[in-house]
Amino acid sequence: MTHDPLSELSSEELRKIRDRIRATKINVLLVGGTGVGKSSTISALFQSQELESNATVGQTPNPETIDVSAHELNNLIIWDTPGLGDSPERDKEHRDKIIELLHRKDEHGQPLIDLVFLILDAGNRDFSSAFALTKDVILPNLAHDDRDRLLIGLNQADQAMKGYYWNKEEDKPEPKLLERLDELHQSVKDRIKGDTGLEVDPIYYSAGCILNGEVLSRPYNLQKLLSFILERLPKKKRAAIALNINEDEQNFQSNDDKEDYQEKAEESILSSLADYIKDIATGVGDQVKKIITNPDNIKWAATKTAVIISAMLKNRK
Ligand SMILES: Nc1nc2c(ncn2[C@@H]2O[C@H](COP(=O)(O)OP(=O)(O)O)[C@@H](O)[C@H]2O)c(=O)[nH]1
Ligand SMILES: [Mg+2]
Repeated sequence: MTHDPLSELSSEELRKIRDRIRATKINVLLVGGTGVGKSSTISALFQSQELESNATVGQTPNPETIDVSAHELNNLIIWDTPGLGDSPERDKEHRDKIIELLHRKDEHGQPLIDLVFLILDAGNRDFSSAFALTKDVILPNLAHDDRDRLLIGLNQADQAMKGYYWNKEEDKPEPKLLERLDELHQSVKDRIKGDTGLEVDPIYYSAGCILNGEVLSRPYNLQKLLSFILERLPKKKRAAIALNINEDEQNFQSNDDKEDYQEKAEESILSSLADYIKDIATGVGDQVKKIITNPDNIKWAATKTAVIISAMLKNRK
């Protein structure tokens, strides 16, 4: 750490920044059939002991309708589609609910849904229902400018060849499995492009598998997934989602290393945090602004804005 940019702010300014970040809600719409690993993905990325204890499950007001439930983890709201693909009747209800959510606005008149995360099971060869959903439901109901808010994930990368060629010691695919995953990535990309004209960059990853407390396989490419998610969120939401990142660093260790995903994520969080600081800290002079925007300080941002800010506040008390 070259210099602590927050050290020049008053406790009151820090508190304001923290409170604004906490008050910023992020809404994620999860789409994917039963068993693709939607819940596992959210737990691996975000859930921690603390989050679990204050997690609440929102009930839909009308019990007749399907439960596209909103799970709140602090300021992160997850809209799930449980039971998608289970029956044609329920699927119709899910489609209607997805469309309604995609048109909903937040209190600032902005689209409520910040990110649509479509999850596929890399071990399953048939993605036709997901492709149809993308073409007929998701994209037609996303404003053109918001199309880059769609993220397609291929989960269960470890199972893409029935568990073969998965290196359990290193939590990484062997070259043959990697080749298969790259093929899958390309074929999903080509298919979406062919169907809709949209250029997407799907990501393969593994949320990992825990059965009765026993870790059967550890996550893969989660740091990459986090950096993809951050990239697709509106800038102000990036520091806000950082409050929810799982504190179990092991989850984020194994990645394809095509890029430095940790650095990417940190850069993204730091520049988002800098926006809050610029907005709020009236006393912040050019000196501090320069420090905040200096790339040498990117490492300083670490991954956890929340930790930094609450630690700063504690020190001041
Ligand atoms: N091997 C492996 N199993 C996974 C992975 N992700 C999820 N699972 C397992 O798949 C099953 C369904 O996952 P779940 O998160 O409940 O799926 P959901 O219905 O989409 O919410 C569970 O038994 C998970 O442990 C993964 O990346 N690898
Ligand atoms: Mg689930």
